[in-house]
Amino acid sequence: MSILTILEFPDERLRKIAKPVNNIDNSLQTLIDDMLETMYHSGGIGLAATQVNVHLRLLVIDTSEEKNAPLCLMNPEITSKDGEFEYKEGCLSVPESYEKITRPGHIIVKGLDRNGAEIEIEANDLLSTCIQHEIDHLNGKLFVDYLSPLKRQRIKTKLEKMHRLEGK
Ligand code: QAP
Ligand code: CO
Repeated sequence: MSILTILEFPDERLRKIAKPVNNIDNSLQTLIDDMLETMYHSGGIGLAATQVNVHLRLLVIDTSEEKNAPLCLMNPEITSKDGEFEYKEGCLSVPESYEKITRPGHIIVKGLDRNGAEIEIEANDLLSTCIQHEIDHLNGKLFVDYLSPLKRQRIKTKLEKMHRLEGK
């Protein structure tokens, strides 16, 4: 298993549209395990393949307290959404910035599990928010896109400064 490098805003590769997964082979299983390890290692609750520069429609999530309930979803599609839920979101690709975002609070999503079996998940509140946030990544969208241009620019400037200091 390995820890993967996470792309950070404003990296343009975070804007790529991911392609559907169509073969579930051993290298894909390794990628899923590495994404889970990377998410747990970073203290995250969700990670999309786009964030590790793999442009496939694949995401991993674990919103459990005990960090013992990994969820892998491939080719996700939201089939219904309603209600509203506000949460102070963060993102492993936007370190140290957290902002309140309102999204539908109840969704139904279908997709494939890591073995290619069809699954349907009904999600509320935090899980619903997390699934929508991760699907946004697969479409090249970031939570900062929901903020005002001024707030987004401040975050961009802060991260560019951090990256310069880190020599990235
Ligand atoms: C997306 O985000 C999410 O800035 C997952 O320094 C967030 O796991 C979905 C993290 C909130 C729903 C609600 C962020 C870790 C983790 C940071 C994350 C940081 C360290 C973010
Ligand atoms: Co994110």
